Amino acid sequence: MKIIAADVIVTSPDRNFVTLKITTDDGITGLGDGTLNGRELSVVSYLADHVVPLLIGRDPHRIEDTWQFLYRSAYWRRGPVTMAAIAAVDVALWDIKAKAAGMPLYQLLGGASRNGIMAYGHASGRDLPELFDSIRRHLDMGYRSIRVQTSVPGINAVYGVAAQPSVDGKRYDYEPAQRTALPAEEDWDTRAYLRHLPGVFEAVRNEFGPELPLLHDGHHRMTPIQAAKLGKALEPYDLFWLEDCTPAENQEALRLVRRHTTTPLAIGEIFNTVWDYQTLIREQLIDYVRSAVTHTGGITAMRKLLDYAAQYQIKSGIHGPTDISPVGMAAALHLDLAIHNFGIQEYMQHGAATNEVFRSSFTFDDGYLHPGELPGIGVELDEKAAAGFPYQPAYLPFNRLQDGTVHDW
Ligand code: EZ4
Ligand code: CO
Repeated sequence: MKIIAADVIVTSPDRNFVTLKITTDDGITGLGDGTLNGRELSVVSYLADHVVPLLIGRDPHRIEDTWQFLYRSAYWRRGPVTMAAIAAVDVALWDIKAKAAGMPLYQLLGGASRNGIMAYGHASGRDLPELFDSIRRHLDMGYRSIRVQTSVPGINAVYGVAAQPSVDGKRYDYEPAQRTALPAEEDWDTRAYLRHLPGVFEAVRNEFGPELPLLHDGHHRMTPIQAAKLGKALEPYDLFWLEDCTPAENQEALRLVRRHTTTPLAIGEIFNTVWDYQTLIREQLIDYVRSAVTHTGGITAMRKLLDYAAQYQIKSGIHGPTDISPVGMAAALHLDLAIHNFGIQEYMQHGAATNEVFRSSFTFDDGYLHPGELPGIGVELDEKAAAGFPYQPAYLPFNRLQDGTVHDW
């Protein structure tokens, strides 16, 4: 079999998505997701200008060889643009191989290790009544694990709170990136956040009881000692995890957090290779790997990363916000079903326009996702529908402290 075409398709139904479609001389097509929120066109260029010409004529079955070739032949290694482009190729090739085999991808990865994939959704509120309503709504939607984000007195616009006004009038939790010419400015005050959050979790536990798995995303804003303090303060509320408690380029910083708290830690949604995790995994400084299949080199690289993590009793918590396309989501679900060290899967639901462009076979029922039984990854792209939604510039917001200093978002 030979690759005869590789097309990069950009579409913006509810937000921008970058999809690679690889076609073989047998007429089989495969899809891969290369969406990098706020930097989509960089991946488009990397793919179209530098990767597609290398794919034509290659044997699509040689997935490992193609991965190693794209990673090593560029000379320049790692980085989110490169690794998203490699991921798009890798997932498209796995889709082709599984279609050629007539099996859903999870079968080629070793078959199902579980019946379904526990998913968590994003509840949020500006105050407790609004937050409780949002949690109840998510329970009604079928979620059995809930991420809790809240406004903080003294902070106007904070990450992850759906009901706060956004510049483009869209619900903020569906898409923090806004279709504005410049990134929207938000504000931040870590001390105010640290004072407020434990009381919110106490109230949520009192209202919803001890069993409901609760998660929280710190979104890279604390120093290690602040993260340690928060982890300790949240221990009575038994979190499933505390995510991105501190920016983690400095992996050693997690030693300090870990010494002080037994709150489980999840890190990695902005990471793109196993090397970003080397110290975190080897020293067991985290409990969950947050990488996206879309941003970490695809199925081939994620499988190796998660197998490495498994030796240290570290589990998966694959990134699944709306800026992972249904193609990237489906790829994650096949991996989730097959690996032994599955933890939980993030699942924010895409809007109607996105589901019109991407037709997916995966299901969500009573807290559990399943990738379905179609050959391949189980996603079709309607290219005519996609063409009706041209690219629109959009940026993620950024943060300033009260004195005007730029802070991590
Ligand atoms: O901010 O996907 O845990 N989920 C998250 C996401 C990220 C966005 C960035 O593109 O932190 O909401
Ligand atoms: Co996050």
